[in-house]
Amino acid sequence: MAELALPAVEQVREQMASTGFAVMRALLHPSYARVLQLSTCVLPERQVTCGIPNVTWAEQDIRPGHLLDRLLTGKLIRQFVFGAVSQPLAERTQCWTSRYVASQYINEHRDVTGLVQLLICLQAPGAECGGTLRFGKDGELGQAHLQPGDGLLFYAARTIHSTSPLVETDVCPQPERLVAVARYFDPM
Ligand SMILES: O=C(O)CCC(=O)C(=O)O
Ligand SMILES: [Fe+2]
Repeated sequence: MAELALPAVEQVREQMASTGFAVMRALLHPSYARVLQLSTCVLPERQVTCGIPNVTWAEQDIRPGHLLDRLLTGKLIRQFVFGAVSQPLAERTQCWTSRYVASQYINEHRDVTGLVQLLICLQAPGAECGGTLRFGKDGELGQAHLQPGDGLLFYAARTIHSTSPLVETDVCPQPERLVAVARYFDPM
């Protein structure tokens, strides 16, 4: 897919082996991230939580055939993920989006299933508005502020992760953050 600028797989493999996550800047051109963001506008949303009742945000399922599904389950990305984790992947893939608005975030957690996840940022305010990913408890393993088009490969079921709350600023009174996530499984 011409829109994808995948980094050298060896670098990502090394990162995955050492820290369990790898940030891939400008995986997509920001203008294509915007196209993908717009393609999610029609998808139904539901409010979700991750163990803390009043910490909520919105999720959308990405169904087979959707532009994002074709990207995230396409051969190019699957081969890349396979190369980066040095493990075969099942055919089955689960894709969704997460959307956060002012004051929303995801609390510290490990995902309950899946081998590895690829997250692509489709919309995000500047770092001063929050929405920064944190790895480990209190971010002790590292942090990453993703901008539209940036990608992240990570072992979401192994590594504790969270995001910082989105905050309103004068420049950005209505911060919004949207990420698309693909969860790849072991072929068991
Ligand atoms: O919104 C985020 O960046 C975190 C999403 C997440 O926890 C996940 O993909 O497992
Ligand atoms: Fe997660």
